[in-house]
Amino acid sequence: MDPINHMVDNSSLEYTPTPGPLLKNIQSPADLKKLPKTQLREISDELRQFIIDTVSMHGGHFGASLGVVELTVALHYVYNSPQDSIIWDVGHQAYGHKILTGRRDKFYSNRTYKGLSGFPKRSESVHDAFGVGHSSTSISAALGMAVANDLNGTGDKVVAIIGDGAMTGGQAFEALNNAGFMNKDVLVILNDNNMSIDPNVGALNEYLADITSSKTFNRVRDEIYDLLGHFKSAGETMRRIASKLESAITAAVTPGSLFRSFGFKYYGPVDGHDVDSLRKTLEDLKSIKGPKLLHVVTVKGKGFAPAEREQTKWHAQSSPFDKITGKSLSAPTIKITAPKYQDVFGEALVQLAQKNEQIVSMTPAMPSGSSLLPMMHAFPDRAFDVGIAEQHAVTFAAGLAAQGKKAFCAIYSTFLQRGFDQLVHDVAIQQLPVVFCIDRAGVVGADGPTHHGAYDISYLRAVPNLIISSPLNEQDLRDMMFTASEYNEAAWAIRYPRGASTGMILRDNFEKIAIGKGKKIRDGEAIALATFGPIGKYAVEVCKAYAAKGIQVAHYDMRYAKPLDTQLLNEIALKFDHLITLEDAAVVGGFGSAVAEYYATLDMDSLAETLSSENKNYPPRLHMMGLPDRIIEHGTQRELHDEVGIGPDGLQKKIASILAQKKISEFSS
Ligand SMILES: Cc1ncc(C[n+]2csc(CCOP(=O)(O)OP(=O)(O)O)c2C)c(N)n1
Repeated sequence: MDPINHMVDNSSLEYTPTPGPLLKNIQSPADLKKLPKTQLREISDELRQFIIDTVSMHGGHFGASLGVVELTVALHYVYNSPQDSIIWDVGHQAYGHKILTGRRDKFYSNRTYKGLSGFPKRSESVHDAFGVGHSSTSISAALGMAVANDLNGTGDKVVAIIGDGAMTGGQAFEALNNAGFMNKDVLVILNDNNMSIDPNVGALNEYLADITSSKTFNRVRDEIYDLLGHFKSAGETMRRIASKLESAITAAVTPGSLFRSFGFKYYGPVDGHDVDSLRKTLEDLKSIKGPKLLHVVTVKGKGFAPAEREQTKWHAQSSPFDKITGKSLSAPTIKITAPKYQDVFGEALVQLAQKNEQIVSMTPAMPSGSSLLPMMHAFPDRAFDVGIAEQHAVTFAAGLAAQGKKAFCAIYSTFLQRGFDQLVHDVAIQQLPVVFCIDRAGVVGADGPTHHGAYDISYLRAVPNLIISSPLNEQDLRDMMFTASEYNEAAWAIRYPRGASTGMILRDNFEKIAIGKGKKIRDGEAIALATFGPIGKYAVEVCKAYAAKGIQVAHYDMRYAKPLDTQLLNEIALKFDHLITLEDAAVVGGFGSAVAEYYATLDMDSLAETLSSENKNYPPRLHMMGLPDRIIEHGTQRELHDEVGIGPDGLQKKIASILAQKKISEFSS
């Protein structure tokens, strides 16, 4: 059976590296199981090479998948996917799993438009037991499946593989707490590589490091086990005492006492690169009932020296590289590239923090991704990586704000979804002036649906005591951050996308941007465009092209989704029959919706009277352009904008169709 339900045409394999002699015969876990145990090392090596070969040509997540090659092979050798459910937390480490479960020949298309997803995805394969992308969900999902299997009486097994980074997420602990108590048959494999994307942080990380590195600890543990072994050889009473003593001592001094206290049997730490011993351990664990945690120690980037050396850099690669040296193979560019919005944010924050000593900042585990590192280096006691803990990050910011600090919470749009209650309950209701710098707003590209920042405007717009703004360009981003840094009446969300800004020349100083005020970019007669955020660049481009043809399309950069610039909207209402709103966000509840809500209640007659206009009875016909009400898959940002019709072509077509409509109605009237 081909487990792939949809996907790209597989006819062109020219970009597919040649699999090794064993891997070439593996199209499913059943094929893997045909290998003798003695060949598991060889197949692991081939799998690792295949990942290196493919990612070196096409880019993608890298270090995490290399680190779990042996674990992947052992899991598929011992368990029976898809009857048994293998759930990868986050899922960026599941490349080996994809390759062993029928997707080897399509793996070249990983993360490309209409190609394989970079994460496990239920619609892609029956072997992808649970869709992932955000972290710390695997134990909850595994417990749900284990309970269902129990109710259905199937006896199928459930395994969750979770990294030490993902384990810092609160949901993982909620699930451990529940699973240990419910006493269900779940195996949690803690893949401990001491890394998140950046170095893992926090007390749990220290705890795990103690377990895996303390020689004294391990020696004492071995001595205690020896001692208990003697006790066990004695009679029944002695055995009971020994067992009690064992629990007491192990809880106090042996590794895993934390997990034991949650009701899990703890095993480990074991070497995650010894495939034979992993296989044996998993076979043993398969017959042990109840909640179990196997602590596996791995090296992120294992088997590729540059990735082992620089683990953060090699978490993911966006372009081809030499598969021996790791050197980038992208053509050297002489073009001066525009800075990323992230970097503009990072630099502006340091400058603002230099002037305003109340400024503090935090990121939930994305110091590199969000470009918070400059602030963390410049002001180590005022900038914090709080781990994968979005809810905590938001309330932590609220706590700082409650004590008069100006907290800049750098957070991806998609991950702020996790902190929504905290934003309402801890920030907005208490009117605390936290600034949310919402990164990766809009479609993000190759990471796809789990990562698109599609919904933030919709879920934020309903929240009182919150300003929502988005800059047209990097200069405005800096100025919005400055304006927000001096505003203490309410919270403020500034959304900006992943990737390059416009490349404009920036002023050194900061200037305030009037709150709730948009800006006319270009005058026009025929049609008006009201854009929100950097996607307005497409409007700039299209309006220019129309102007060259003698058609003047007006363009307003609205800057604020909340409060709306109603004065500007009134002006637009009196002047134009058609208004197109454009945003890189879900159209349901988004910026365009805000405009629609405003126009729906606008009394045009009295507006015309007030402004002594002889204009009309109706607000303009609204054309809302944004992300449609469906899941948007992965591809480049531009491919996705074009697919949903909000790229320059889509915008141009929309304008053309309105102009054609206008001509017909003018002609017939
Ligand atoms: C809720 C959430 N926050 C942040 C991220 C971004 N992210 C992706 S992978 C990762 C690190 C995960 O570390 P770990 O679980 O230890 O896996 P490793 O990459 O080390 O194998 C982070 C922070 C995410 N996917 N989900």
